[in-house]
Amino acid sequence: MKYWNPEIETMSRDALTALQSERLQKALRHAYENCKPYRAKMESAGLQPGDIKSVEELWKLPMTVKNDLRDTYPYGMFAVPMKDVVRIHASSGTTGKQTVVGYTAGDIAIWGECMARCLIMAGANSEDILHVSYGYGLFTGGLGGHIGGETIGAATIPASTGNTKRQLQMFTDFGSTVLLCTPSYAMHLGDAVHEAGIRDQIKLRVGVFGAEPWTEEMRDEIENRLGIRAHDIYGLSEVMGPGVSCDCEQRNGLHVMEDHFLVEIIDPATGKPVPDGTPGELVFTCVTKEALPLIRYNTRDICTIDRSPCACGRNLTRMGKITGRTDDMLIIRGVNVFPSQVESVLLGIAGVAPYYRLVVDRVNNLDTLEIQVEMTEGLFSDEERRIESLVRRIEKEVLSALGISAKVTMVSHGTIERFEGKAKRVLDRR
Ligand code: DLL
Repeated sequence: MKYWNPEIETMSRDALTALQSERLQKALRHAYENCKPYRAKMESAGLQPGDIKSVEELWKLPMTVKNDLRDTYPYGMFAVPMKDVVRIHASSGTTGKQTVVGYTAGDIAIWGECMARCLIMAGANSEDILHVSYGYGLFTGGLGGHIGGETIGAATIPASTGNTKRQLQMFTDFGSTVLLCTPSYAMHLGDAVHEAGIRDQIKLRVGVFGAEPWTEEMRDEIENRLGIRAHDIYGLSEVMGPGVSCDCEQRNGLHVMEDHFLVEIIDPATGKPVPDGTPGELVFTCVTKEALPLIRYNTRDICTIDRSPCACGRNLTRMGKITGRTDDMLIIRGVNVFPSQVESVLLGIAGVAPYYRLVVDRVNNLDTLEIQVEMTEGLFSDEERRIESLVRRIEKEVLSALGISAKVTMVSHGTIERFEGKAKRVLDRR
């Protein structure tokens, strides 16, 4: 099966725009009538729902940010009575209050539809044994992956995260063919498969990884370790969870499920839309959501968009790989640094394992960046000269790619923390 929903996925731009505009008007009316914070926002902008007739006028609407959801914690932005809410999730929220999100039965059905499109896009099908190693719980990864697997008719294994030894046993005993987890856990599982010497006993062929930024270099590393084809899936709890977009066989950007989520890119400094192809903050408007309407929600994720048709036959707009979040951007001695830039440099160098940590500090009023990198297993610590030259090479390449100097420390294999969910690779001590 090439497409889950060919009618939508290959719809002409004109037809899609008409559908989006019609749904947008309905979504605005729903938010205005049933959600006080949206009514207040629109009134203070001097807008009535009927003033916006098409997607071209989206920019006129006020933006929504994470704090709007936090300030109304837990249910203040829900637009349906609790009797119609059938599911609750919450964002991981490392800082501040969690963001609580709700779903009606209709919202869950759309989630299943979007996830099914993504899995088919990534090459999964009803004959697959789909192993979900995203966490099950308030995090949307586990249950989001699960509903997608069941919707396409795959044999779905709710493995959840952790207990790596047992995951490997399931790979071999249950014959898992599709793996869903974070890229950092996929990397860790790949190493564990290698260490256990069971690579020839596993049947994995496709990976659908997301929930955190990862580079093309990381994609290559994971594919080599597990012998699979790895796809990138994107989403966020506020919008729905995983399944907002995913990359197809072309792997040239992630197709956004635009019949449900309108996508814009804005300049973080001015809040104004930027031309297609220019990086900026990703903003979504959900046009079909019932329980938690979301209008012009600023994700703070940074990427570009490309509206040209794709060689896969889909007309759905593609977003580029997320390079970072505006709130994850490190400013080191005045220079903007995204951890993904460091990852790209490191993984392009032989002898470096895909495990690293960035330690940022301030010494005598000066910012310092230390990059702790694991050596590959083959590189023994007694080969001092080789390690020294590797350190110099990384320092030189980081300087040329980032424009700032960093101290590189090589650490032995297995010393940097492994992650089963989203990785935490930055320690900012400032
Ligand atoms: O991470 C939903 C998800 C689960 C997506 C499983 C994909 C797979 P949250 O916990 O709300 O939801 O975190 C959302 O994670 O704003 C991005 O910063 C980041 N993120 C998600 N997918 C990707 C990706 C889930 N493919 C936040 N690439 C988002 C880069 C991603 N970052």
